[in-house]
Amino acid sequence: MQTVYNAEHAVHAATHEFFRGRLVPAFETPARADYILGAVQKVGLGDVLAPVDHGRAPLERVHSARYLRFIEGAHAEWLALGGEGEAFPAVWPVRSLRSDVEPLSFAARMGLYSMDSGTPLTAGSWAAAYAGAQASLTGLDLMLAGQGSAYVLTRPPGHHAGADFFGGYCFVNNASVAAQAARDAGLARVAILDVDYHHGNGTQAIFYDRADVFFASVHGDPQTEYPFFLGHADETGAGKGVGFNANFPLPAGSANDDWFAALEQALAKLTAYRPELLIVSLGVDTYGGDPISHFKLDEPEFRRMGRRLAAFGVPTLFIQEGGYATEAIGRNVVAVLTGFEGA
Ligand code: OKP
Ligand code: ZN
Repeated sequence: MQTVYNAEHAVHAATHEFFRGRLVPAFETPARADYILGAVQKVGLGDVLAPVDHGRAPLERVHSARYLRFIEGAHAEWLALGGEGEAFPAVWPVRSLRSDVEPLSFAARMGLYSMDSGTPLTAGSWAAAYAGAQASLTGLDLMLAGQGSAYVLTRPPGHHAGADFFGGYCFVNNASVAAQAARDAGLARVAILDVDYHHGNGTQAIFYDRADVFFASVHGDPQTEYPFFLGHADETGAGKGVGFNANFPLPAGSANDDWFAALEQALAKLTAYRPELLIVSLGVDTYGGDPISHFKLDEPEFRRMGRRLAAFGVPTLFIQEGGYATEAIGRNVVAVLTGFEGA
């Protein structure tokens, strides 16, 4: 399996994030990708390719142009106002406040275009996220050229980012950009399977009223787990998209058997859909040792996940999402990918 590696990831390097009222060391670090790259090379997974630049247009198929412009310039605006280090939002247009008017104030726009205060916006956020989308588009090119699988090694992750907001460490929704580009390349039905511990609220929202991209997710129950405000089982799509969204929330602390039972249910939905391409939002924060998540998967289960996805029998593009047990992340990702390859 070939890997498309976003080397630009390293320019997005947050030192801190807000957590329980204080600044703590950031969980989403450059070292994550470094460990994965090391593991991919050590196991000899396959060629490691650089992204090809496809420009901004494929990102604008998913995100609003004004949101992307904001992200591109946000850190410079923050510095110009006397901000130091990483930028954080502090005010949001919640219910009864207007989000249709774009305010002039930078602080107000930070809130308009975000969903949480846990996502440090750094000087390199835009460059890293832009390059990550390019890596995803390059991975899609491999699939369109006939590869049975490919892996996009990138960070920051993407699945929490919506059409016009960042959050959950995400700025550009890589899986959505790839899925939309696949549709634009002529594929009729694309499925996104999100196995990250956290529900992919951004991806779900982007395709919620559409039948041409099916979103299925197995994740921690939003009653107690981030992103809290989306990811329930009764979210099945809207309008033309009714029946093309499927969530399988599991309680924090769930046993591995329950996780694989939920995966079977998700795959049953996707089997009925008959996708031409499967995009896997591959978070490995389902690992038992993850510092911010509460499932119990380990290396044998990640290998089993890979085998099971191979048995699904559809060309599969893996795109990296979460996983915060930094020293184990390479081993866990490679277990999925080699499990898939060996199947
Ligand atoms: C991103 B991805 C922990 C607070 C949790 C949000 C988690 C985002 C996870 N300090 N902050 O889905 O792996
Ligand atoms: Zn996650």
